[in-house]
Amino acid sequence: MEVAARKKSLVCLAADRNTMSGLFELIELVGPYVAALKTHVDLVEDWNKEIWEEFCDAANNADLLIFEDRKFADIGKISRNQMAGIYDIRSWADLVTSHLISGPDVVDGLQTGWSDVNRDGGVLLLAQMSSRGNLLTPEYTERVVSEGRKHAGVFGFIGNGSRPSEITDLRKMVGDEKMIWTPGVNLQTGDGEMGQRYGDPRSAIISGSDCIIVGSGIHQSENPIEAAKKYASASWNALLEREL
Ligand code: 5BU
Repeated sequence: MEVAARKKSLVCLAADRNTMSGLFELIELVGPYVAALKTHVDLVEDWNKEIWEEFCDAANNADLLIFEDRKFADIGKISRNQMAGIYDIRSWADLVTSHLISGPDVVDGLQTGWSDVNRDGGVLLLAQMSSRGNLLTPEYTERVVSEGRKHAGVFGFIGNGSRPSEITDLRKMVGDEKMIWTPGVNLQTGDGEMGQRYGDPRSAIISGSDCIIVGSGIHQSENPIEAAKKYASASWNALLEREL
């Protein structure tokens, strides 16, 4: 929230580019207008450890938390080991996403992964999703929230940015102590590619989101800088509107 206030932006950039040069270019262009950076490390075709370290340094220099959207879902022991492995997510990610489908120990596994390298991090649990036909029912959402609220290692929840009413419901369940971050947000609302759905940035924040996760709305725009500025001001103004 400190970074968000400094940059006047509640935008997390979903940096879904599949080359390192594309990723570096994105940070350089829009770093000043976004508050966090979401990655899918396994999308990158020319990934190697050294260049990824440079990329994480560039993100840190741009004052960005790094959030690996890994959507962990295994038993605790395996999740802990999946934080290591070739990508060594535990060493550079500040936040990761996880399902709670396997039970609460997945969160302990992820937290142990960070402590194995003397780092701290936060887990965002998938309480809802933005894609059509997903199987996260309202009852499931409630179970995830009631488990997640109790857990110090859970930083917050993923909500469905495409449906403001679902965000309102989620905020009621979550209360004020944990965050809600929402993908499925675009200034052009409606159906996206392959089952993605989009809602409007202002509506997401007004309904209780703390951070809008925006991918193609920025990185596929003809002018990513102008697009990032638009999402930043829509989110920040909505926060001011909501809190007044
Ligand atoms: P888009 O280009 O703004 O549609 O990208 C959305 C990003 O958010 C993409 O990286 C997805 O993996 C991510 N996402 C999502 O779209 N919906 C979800 O429910 C979750 C993550 Br969880």
